[in-house]
Amino acid sequence: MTSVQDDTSAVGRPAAPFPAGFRWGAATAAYQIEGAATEDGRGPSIWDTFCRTPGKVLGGDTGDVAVDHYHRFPEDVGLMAGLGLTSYRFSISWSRVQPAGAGAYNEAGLDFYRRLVDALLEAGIEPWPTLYHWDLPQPLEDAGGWPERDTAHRFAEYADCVHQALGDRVRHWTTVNEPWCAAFLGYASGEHAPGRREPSASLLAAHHLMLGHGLAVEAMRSRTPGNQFGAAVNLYAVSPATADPADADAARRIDGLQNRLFLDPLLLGRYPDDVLADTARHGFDPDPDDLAMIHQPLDQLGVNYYARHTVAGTPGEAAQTASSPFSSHSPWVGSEHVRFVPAGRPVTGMGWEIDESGLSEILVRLHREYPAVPLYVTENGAGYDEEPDGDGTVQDPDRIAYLDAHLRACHEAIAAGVPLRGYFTWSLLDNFEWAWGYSKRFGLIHVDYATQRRVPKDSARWYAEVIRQGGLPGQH
Ligand code: IFM
Repeated sequence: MTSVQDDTSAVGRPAAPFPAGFRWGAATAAYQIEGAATEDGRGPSIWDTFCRTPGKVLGGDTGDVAVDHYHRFPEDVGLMAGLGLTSYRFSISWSRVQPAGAGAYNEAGLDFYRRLVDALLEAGIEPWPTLYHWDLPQPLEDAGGWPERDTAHRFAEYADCVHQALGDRVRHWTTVNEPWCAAFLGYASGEHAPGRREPSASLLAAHHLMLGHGLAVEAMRSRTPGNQFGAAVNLYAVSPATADPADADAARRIDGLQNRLFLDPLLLGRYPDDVLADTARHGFDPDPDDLAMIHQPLDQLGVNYYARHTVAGTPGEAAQTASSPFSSHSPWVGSEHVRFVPAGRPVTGMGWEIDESGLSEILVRLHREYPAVPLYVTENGAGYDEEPDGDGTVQDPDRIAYLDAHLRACHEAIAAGVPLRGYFTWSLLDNFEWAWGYSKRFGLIHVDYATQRRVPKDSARWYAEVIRQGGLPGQH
C-alpha cells in the first residue's frame, strides 16, 4: 500500500500526513458508557434523577446499564489497542468516587479507575481523564448545584482526591467538559440534567464551573507540577445568516455566549464586556477576584467541535428560540431572540449541519486571538442510527466522510501554524446520548444494547488505518 507520506499524486485531495507524536484518540464519558449505577457504593447523580423524570429522556432510557463498560473495560481496552489508539479520553464519575459529592471517598470507585488506567498503560495507551462530564452528585444539586459557589470548592476537593490517586500514572488532565452545556442546557433550557429553567442561575453555573476548574488546577498542580492541565470547551464557528446588521449582532451575541464567555476568562482572565452587557438584566456580576483563580496557566486546551451556527437577529421579538426538540426554553440567556437558521448544508443524523471549515476557522482563531497554548480536538464526530447489515458488518460511510473532512481541516490548521497536538473522535463506542437516549449512535464501534456485543464499524477500520499511516491518504 502507498504510504500517506509519499502519496501526493492524488488530484482530488492530497495526502495529509500529521506530525510525529500527534495523539490519535477516542473519547467517552462515564455516565454514557459505564452502567453499574448502584454498584460498589456509587451514589446518585443528577443524570440518574433526570432519566427517572418522565418525559425528559427519549424512550425513558437511562444510564443504569449503558454499555456496561464498568465490567467490560478489559474488552474495550483490547478494542482500543486493536485500533492503535495512542490516547483514550474518558471521564471520572464523581458519584462513584465521592457518593455524596462531599465528605467520604469511595475506595471501590477509585479502584475502578486505577484498574482502568493500569489496563490502558499496559496496552500502551495514554489515559486522558476528564474530571467532570455533567454528572454532578445529586446531593450537591440538592444543595443548590452549580449556581452555588460552594460546588466549585467541592469540585476542587474531589479533583484533588482523584489526582492524588492517579496523578503518578496520568499526565494529562481535563477539568470540566463543555461547561456551556452543563450551565445552559442544565440550568437555562433545562433539556439536560438537572432540568432547571433559571437563566440567572445558569450564568452563575457557568461562572462556578470555571471557578471550579481554576481551583482544581491550582490544587492539582501544586502536587504534581509536571502534569498537564486544561479544560475542554465546545466551540462553534458562528456566521450571520445575511449581511443585515441585526444578523451580525446575533452572530456577535452567540459567539459571545458560546465561545468567548469561556475562552476569555480561561485564557485572558476577563469576561467579554459585550457578553456582560447582553446578560446584565439577569444580574450577572461575577466577582473580579475570581478571574485570577480561573485564569490558571493552561498546559492544554481541549476543543470539542461538531458544527457551525448560522444565526439571524429578530430585534424586538419577545419569543424564545427553542434549542432542541426537548425544550421550549432558550439556552441563549440574554439573547433569546436570536434565531438559528439552516444554511443548507448536509446534516448528520442529529440534524447538525456538517461544516468542517468551521473547525479550521476555530483553531486558527484560537491561535491568532488567544495566548499560545497546545490545542487538542478533544471531541469530534457524527451521530447516526446505523445498524449491522445481514452479514454482521456495520457500514457507516457518512461517518468516515465526516471524520475525513474534519481531519483534513485539522491538517490545514496545523499547516497554518496552529499548535494542534492531537485529535480524539467522539466516540469510541455507541452510547447513551443524553436526552436522545440510545437513539443516536456516535461510536466507531457498534454496540448491540440487548447483548452488549461490540462490532467495529467500517469507520473503526478506516480510523485504525489513518492512525497506522499517521494521517490521511490522498483521494483520487
Ligand atoms: O455525547 C456528547 C458528549 O457527551 C459531549 N459532547 C457532544 C457529544 C455528542 O452530542
